[in-house]
Amino acid sequence: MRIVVLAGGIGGARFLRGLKSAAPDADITVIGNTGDDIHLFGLKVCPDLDTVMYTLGGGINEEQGWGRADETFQVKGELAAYGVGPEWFGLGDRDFATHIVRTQMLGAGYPLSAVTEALCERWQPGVRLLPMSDDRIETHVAVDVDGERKAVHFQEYWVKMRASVDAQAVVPVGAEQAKPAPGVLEAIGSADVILFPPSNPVVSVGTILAVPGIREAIADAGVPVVGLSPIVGDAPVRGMADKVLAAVGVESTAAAVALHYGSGLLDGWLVDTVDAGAVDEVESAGVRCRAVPLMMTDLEATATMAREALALAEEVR
Ligand code: GDP
Ligand code: FO1
Ligand code: CA
Repeated sequence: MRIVVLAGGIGGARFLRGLKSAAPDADITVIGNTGDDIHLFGLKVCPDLDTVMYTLGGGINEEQGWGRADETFQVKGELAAYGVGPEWFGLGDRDFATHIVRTQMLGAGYPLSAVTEALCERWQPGVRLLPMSDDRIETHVAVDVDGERKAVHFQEYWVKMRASVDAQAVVPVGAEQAKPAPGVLEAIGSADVILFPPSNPVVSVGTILAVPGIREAIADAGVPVVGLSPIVGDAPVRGMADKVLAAVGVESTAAAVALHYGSGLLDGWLVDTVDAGAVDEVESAGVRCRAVPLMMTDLEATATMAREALALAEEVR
């Protein structure tokens, strides 16, 4: 079975671990979000691609959900000693090696998709990890600070500001001029099922869908598209997805996210049992909906979620 998954970082990566366990013989292609990418200290950092690669490759800092396990911060400290910022983005020594290799390969002319494939040679994530595009796309967030509107890089909004102010707009800068990376449209076109994991609907899945051609390819794929709600009990399970959902006028409910994706994209939607009241609303929008436990508390719970998603896909096929 060929499965295509649109993934952001922490939520998507953890779901993928369960999916691999639930469908060990499946051929899984991950279309990864690159809108979070940031250039720091002359290096290109790809947080969501790295979180998927490290999580599935066994190198992730588990409680953080990003960065490497057993990390040290000598280089970070030396940079600070030189007064070279920013200090608010915690790059560890082991993580720096990934960004150095990536930047070196990009500098030699390799596209991001080839670089990602090379990095995965080491990590063996057990999935094909494709960036959504080889072209530069960076999510920026419009905020009002001291009475003036300004755009900040997503990471500055998310990490430095902790999303403490309202997002007035979320813009994937460069998306209009971008193309899907090699293999992305082919993977979608030959998929047996397409999954939207419990990733951030705006700055993860939404950013991937903003790459011209990807949304259309999924809508026209003619195979089941099933999503799992990242919103449980009217709130994100972790992080500040509610802030960016508000920016695009979507309330933080499991039903609202399903309707945001729409029946043009989604065939099925899983909500948590606490949101069973949302099932009718989602079904009336033309999306088959089922309430099942959606907390990724451990591998088995996540694998069960993945099995439920695959079962719903067969139900709507
Ligand atoms: P990020 O790029 O690191 O923010 O990761 P993603 O975009 O892939 O996923 C973030 C989303 O995962 C957040 O909006 C969370 O609500 C969601 N999430 C995290 N843990 C869980 C969980 O156990 N269950 C569900 N349903 N969603 C989760
Ligand atoms: N998230 C933080 O909240 N604080 C950090 O200092 C931080 C550093 C960091 C370094 C490398 C990397 O790949 C990810 C990192 N993240 C950090 C997570 C990053 O902001 C993710 O993009 C968000 O979790 C949303 O996807
Ligand atoms: Ca992300």
